[in-house]
Amino acid sequence: MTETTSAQSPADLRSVIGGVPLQRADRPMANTNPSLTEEVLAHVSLADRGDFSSACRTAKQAQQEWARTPAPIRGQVIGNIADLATANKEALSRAVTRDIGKTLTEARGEVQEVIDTCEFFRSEGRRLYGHTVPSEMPDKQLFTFRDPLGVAAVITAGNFPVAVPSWYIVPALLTGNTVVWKPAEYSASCAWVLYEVFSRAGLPPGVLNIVYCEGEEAFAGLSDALDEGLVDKVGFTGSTTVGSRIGELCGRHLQTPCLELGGKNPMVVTEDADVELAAEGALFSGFGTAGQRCTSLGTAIVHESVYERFISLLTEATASAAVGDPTRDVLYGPMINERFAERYEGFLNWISDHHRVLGSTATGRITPARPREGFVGDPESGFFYHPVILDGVRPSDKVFTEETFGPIIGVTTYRHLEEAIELSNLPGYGLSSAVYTTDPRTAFTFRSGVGAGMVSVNNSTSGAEAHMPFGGNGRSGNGGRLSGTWVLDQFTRWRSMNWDYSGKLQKAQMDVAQI
Ligand code: UN1
Repeated sequence: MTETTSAQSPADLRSVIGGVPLQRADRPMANTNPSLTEEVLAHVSLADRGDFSSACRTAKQAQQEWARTPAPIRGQVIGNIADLATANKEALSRAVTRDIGKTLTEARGEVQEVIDTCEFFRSEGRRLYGHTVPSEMPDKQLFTFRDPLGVAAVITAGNFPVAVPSWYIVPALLTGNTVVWKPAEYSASCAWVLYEVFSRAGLPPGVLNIVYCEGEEAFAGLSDALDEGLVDKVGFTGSTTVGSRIGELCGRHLQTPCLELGGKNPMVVTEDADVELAAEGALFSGFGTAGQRCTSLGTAIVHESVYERFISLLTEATASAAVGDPTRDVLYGPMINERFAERYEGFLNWISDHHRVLGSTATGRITPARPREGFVGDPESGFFYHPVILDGVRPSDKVFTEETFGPIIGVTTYRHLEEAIELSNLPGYGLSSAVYTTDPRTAFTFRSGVGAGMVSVNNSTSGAEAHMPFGGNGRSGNGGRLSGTWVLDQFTRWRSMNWDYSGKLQKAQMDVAQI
């Protein structure tokens, strides 16, 4: 297993199509560590649009044979992946931390999600049930079967560089599809470690292909591949802007992609809430992963009667939260890379005079000139940012409606539950949400009123379990759900069959006996 540690010289990473590494190396890109920005983890040879579509062609050629492999045997391969991921959990976790700066604790949790996903699907090959259905005619039997779609193009983001890809790749393979995976190029190193786990599990060549390329090249290659009928399903996790472009492209080919996009996830703290628990939940949901989860907390919508207490608890907890070197015991590490840092800085410009910044001395990057007490490590070695609690956000503020992907929590107040639900839905995203309450009626009223695909009661907006349906509505996605058995509908289509053994032509709707 490749280990891209600072002790080794940087790896040379290439796309692998049909089991063969792409030899051309004309577009090198350095893959660096965001908490030790001088450290080059790998040199990545970027592929182009032609490579992407050629990977789709290879995957197409391998698909029928893979689909003919009995599903329980495909499940065994998934089981091998589970075992290999378990055996290499620490190496994978460290690769994630080095590559994107996620804390080691969170990285281990993320790798556990890969393992959990494989564990769930290892036996699912024995349960890819169809139905036997009664016919309206005698001596005739109806059946349904789940069939694979063909080739799945999976394009994933770098904030969950191993768990989210596994949510697509594992069920796609299990159900008899072949895969072209384009990981985010900036998380190339840990993507490689995951790819190695997959490739050692017994997948035939061409069944899983990895293509390192930039987004626009992948988009162009995908478009070509769709034109040529080489892709049957697109799975995409990333921004709402790119997601809608992919949606348009797939729509032109009468395909429905599985889109997991951004979020502006609300947390409602009611008058009967355990406010201490809510403040703890807000700290983790808002600042965990430096706010770079699609399920990160956006705005805390707090009942006016508990507002002061919530603010003071959250401010206190934030002030004492450790930030810094992600290999140490900290709440969060750096931004994923310079691009994420710059984009986040742009969002900070939205903070206006009517906002009160709480719990922090500064809002931008942590530097010796703008220090943070208790910072762990060397602030100048990475893209570290102050946690920000922004009081008094209003629905008309951009920071209320737009995803920031940084360590920032907006806070606002409400009086009536209907108002809290309305504020929760206002940004038009609909991924995750949380309500803190001790009243079951409030919990269920919130559940039915909120537009999010996922609702937590007295828990974080982030941290979905690996076997529950994951996905959003509105600006967060097109309603597709990953994980658990729900994802099977993303990678299979139903085929119906009828078998008439009456020996005569029985005409449906015409020959049915009237009682
Ligand atoms: C994402 O940020 O793209 O719920 C996915 C969570 C994770 C998944 C987040 N298990 O926080």
